[in-house]
Amino acid sequence: MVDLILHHYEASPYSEKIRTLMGFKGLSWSSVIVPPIAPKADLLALTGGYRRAPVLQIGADIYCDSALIAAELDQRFPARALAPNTVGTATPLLDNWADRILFWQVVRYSMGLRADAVPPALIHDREAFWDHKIDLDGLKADVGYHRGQITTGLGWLENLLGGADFFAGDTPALTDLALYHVVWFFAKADTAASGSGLSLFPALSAWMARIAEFGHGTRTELAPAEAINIALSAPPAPLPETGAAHPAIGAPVQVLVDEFGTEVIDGTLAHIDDTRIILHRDTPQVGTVAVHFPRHGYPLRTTLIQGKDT
Ligand SMILES: N[C@@H](CCC(=O)N[C@@H](CS)C(=O)NCC(=O)O)C(=O)O
Repeated sequence: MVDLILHHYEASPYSEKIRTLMGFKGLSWSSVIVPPIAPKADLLALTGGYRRAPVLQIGADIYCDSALIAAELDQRFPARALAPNTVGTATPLLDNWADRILFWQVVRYSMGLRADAVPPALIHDREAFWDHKIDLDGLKADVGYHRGQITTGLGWLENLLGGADFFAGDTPALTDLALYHVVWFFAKADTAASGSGLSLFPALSAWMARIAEFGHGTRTELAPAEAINIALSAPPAPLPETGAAHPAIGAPVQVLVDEFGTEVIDGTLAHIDDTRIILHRDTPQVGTVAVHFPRHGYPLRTTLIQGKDT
């Protein structure tokens, strides 16, 4: 049996994407709660500097980013597989819109709604991480505008979904989960502020209920120190056989995160293919771990190639 450890926190929408996938697949998993703001020493010990939630750990293999985690879980547990993301309106284009546009509209809206109550420590943490000032007064003044941007997008989704159960048809695709967690985030914030939530979107409301019914699988809490011990006592899994020849294999490299933020993850390039990058890292605290990143959105910096490779 594969022991799945999810590093996450309750309010994290991207974590909700993976908790829901655990539910869809009926998986049992261990839950390690990550603090929502720095310091996140235990998580960083495993990832080498990647600080976001969720992160999946299987022994000494550490999977960063919800899209890669979903792909890994789908490969390991194919009995209840997601529909291919290319069916009907389920396409990576929608995932990207959900992650890069809709998610940030909801972040702005939710911060504007809570402008008077956002803990200063969270603001300081995110200002440092995002590398820009957060204008809480401006966000508060613009809640109506941001809500309008979101509901316009929800209207597009309502039309796209039409009478189908899921964006790919009868079976959910990654797109469904990528949209679900952002709409979940919006609906929670909006109804807490006495908004109409999804009530003007009957198809989307029914779709949300259908996905929520998957639940989260079977979850058991685990202490962060235990997760580190598990990494320490296992070698990383053998590398995939799909590796491409790359001049930096075996050399020290850095992985960056291109959407926002300041993370730089150092390691030895162990594997690269069209979809993923794997770094090996070796520290006394966690032993040798393999840290996996998606290729898309995670530039690789090597001293052998000018600029960013990929
Ligand atoms: N592209 C990443 C995004 C993950 C992400 O931004 N997660 C948020 C929480 S939902 C986060 O970790 N923010 C910064 C932090 O919590 O330190 C993914 O798909 O997993």
